[in-house]
Amino acid sequence: MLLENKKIIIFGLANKYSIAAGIARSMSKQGAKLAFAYQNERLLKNLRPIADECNSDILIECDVSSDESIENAFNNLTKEWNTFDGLVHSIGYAPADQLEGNFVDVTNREGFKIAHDISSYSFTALAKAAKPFLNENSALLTLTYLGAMQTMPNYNVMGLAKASLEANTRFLAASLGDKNIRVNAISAGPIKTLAASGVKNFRKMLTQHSKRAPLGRTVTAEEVGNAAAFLCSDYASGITGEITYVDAGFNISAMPLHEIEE
Ligand code: NAD
Ligand code: 0WE
Repeated sequence: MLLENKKIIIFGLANKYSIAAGIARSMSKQGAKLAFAYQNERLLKNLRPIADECNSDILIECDVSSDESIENAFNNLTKEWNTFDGLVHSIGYAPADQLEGNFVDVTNREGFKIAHDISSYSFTALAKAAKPFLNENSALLTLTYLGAMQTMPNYNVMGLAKASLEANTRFLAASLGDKNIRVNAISAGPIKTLAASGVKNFRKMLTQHSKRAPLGRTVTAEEVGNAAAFLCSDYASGITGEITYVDAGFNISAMPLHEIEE
């Protein structure tokens, strides 16, 4: 098993559709011992069944917008685990009004600040808080999206925040390399999760994705989870600071074959 004897904490599991749930299932299958951090009490009822499935009873509250909440979370975690081997950051947020309409018209200072704080800075903050407790050969992982690299309708300021998160991944990798801690990101294709469910025309985006992607389909949270398990395992010991695309090849395709075939 890829993750035998690895203790990993997962941030960002809101419900069974979360990418974090796919990651938890795959990591658990590969022998990892898991802990979960949830944003607030309301999410506990959704988290419990999945934590049970993964034989985890370490459930910790953490709102990443608060330094105090992050500090408390790691105090609570280290009551259970003296040290650990991995951290998954599967968190992103911008105010809803930032994600609909023309970028330059809808983006404002407060929306920009919140998007970057919750979606990028929080990864630095968690790495900083985790650092004293991370074993050698640990791995950190975050989730990003193609909107960091290319424009598309409505993703707007989240694209800027994801660009920051990807640079964050590289700077953390450089910063933590001397402790032999690796830091990577997965750029996932669109998946119908809670964060996606509020997005206008999301189903049309899934259809467009399937049409252009070389594999002719979208990806599942389980497929993202399998790549996550690999990247956090010692099989990926030579990989750090990388953005790995798990998107059925969408990002490498400018035009699908079937568009020009008679
Ligand atoms: P999700 O809604 O299931 O997960 C988002 C999580 O962020 C939730 O668990 C929520 O509680 C957490 N969160 C938001 N604000 C927080 C805060 N202040 N403190 C703590 N937690 C907070 O949706 P998801 O699609 O699984 O998103 C997970 C990650 O994957 C995000 O970074 C998202 O940008 C990224 N991603 C999603 C897709 C997609 O199409 N669904 C594609 C690529 C990347
Ligand atoms: O990163 C994301 C989700 C980002 C997200 C979604 C919401 C909806 C509800 C961040 N904040 C919020 N805030 C809310 O209030 N994805 C990659 C999924 C996603 O979101 C999009 C997409 C895709 C893909 C938004 C517009 C266009 C495409």
